[in-house]
Amino acid sequence: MKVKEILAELEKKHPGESEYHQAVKEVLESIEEVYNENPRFAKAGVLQRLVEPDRIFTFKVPWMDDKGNVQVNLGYRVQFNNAIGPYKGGLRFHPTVNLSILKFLGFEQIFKNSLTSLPMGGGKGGSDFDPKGKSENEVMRFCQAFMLELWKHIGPETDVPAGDIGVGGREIGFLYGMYKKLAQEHTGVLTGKGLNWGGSLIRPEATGFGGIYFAKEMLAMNNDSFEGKKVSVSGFGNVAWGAALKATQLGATVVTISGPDGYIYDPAGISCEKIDYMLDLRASNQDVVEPYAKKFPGSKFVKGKRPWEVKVDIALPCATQNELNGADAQILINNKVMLVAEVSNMGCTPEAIELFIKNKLLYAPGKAVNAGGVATSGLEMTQNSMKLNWNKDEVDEKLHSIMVNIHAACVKYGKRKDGYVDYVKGANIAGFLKVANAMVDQGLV
Ligand code: 2IT
Repeated sequence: MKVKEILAELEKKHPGESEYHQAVKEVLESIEEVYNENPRFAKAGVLQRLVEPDRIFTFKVPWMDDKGNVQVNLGYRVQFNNAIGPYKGGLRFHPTVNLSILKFLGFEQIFKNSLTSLPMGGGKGGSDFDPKGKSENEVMRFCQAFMLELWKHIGPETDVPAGDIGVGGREIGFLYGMYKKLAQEHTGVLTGKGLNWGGSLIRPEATGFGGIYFAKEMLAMNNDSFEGKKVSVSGFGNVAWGAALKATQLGATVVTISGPDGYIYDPAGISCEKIDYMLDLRASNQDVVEPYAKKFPGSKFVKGKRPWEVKVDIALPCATQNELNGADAQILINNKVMLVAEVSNMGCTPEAIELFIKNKLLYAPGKAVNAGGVATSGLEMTQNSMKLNWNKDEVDEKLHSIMVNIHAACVKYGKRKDGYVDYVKGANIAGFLKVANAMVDQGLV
């Protein structure tokens, strides 16, 4: 079957799942040439099999709020592909969660995990539960009710969930506690665990740190660095926090963060205690950044806008999918941005990506840039299996070398004759080849 036919069939079979179609289209268009050059992939039906998840679990999550009212949410786990290792990927708790979002995330995860070079397949899960405004007891009761269903389908060699938007260390604790009680074993079944019970050092920082290590390689190839650069970051969660911390350490000035309410512009730079304050904002469970402007004079809050209108050298989307569109991309280009690295998953729309590549900007997609998060989850799994803990430098060094290798793989498959690197193509081909070859080797399963 041809790539075009596979895409058309997918849209017919799953109408309205726009994020899922967007993610699949991007990958299939990138790998079309490689796929056509290797008839063994078509013979084994690799693409038709790859675009459908192995299975999806959907379940009801009933729980009781603090007022004694019954609440009902939907829970999901998408086990997408386990050709190269157990299903692996985060859980997202956010009111926008639906099957299209989780299938796009699960699909992206296959290639991202393959890029890390660690043995991890692709999966994703979550719920439409909204953590905003919930008390800690409500979050705990919800996590316990969620795990009461999920635990049957996961295991340290089967499927290893982790965090994503709305699921951080606290939630992983509540989820793990219930898993442990039900499964009657203490295993490495979730990653992002607390340090005292199997977690890895650097895991909280890993997505942001890895993203900056990757962008550093992009800059180095152009004889440049973060030193003295002005950087805009979106979001204010775990990913934005890690990225701001590392970019600042490397001599850049981070001038924005953002939330659903608007963005903060801080020309003096978001550093030191201002970076710590991001954690307080997140812990408040209010999902707003406005209080930052009251706390730190000299900064301002811009209501209802995204940070891409600020003139910067480097833009780092760190919030959610499709958070930077064609119009935003054009503003960044007019403002002479030199590098855009997606630290969020599928942060840029196809129109934005097309503009970046047409203008030969340094641009790299989430599945390569943010792979440090799941890579460090993989390192957590290794430590759990060995029943020992590496120190901070050991984990950071491994994370750094994984990001350098992912960058090299993108260059290997994405470098054009004129020297421009198409990181989208490079990441997709490098991630795909390993999985596709594994699927062919393992027969029709
Ligand atoms: O999008 C991602 O890669 C994650 N949310 C992390 C997944 C993981 O298993 O650590």
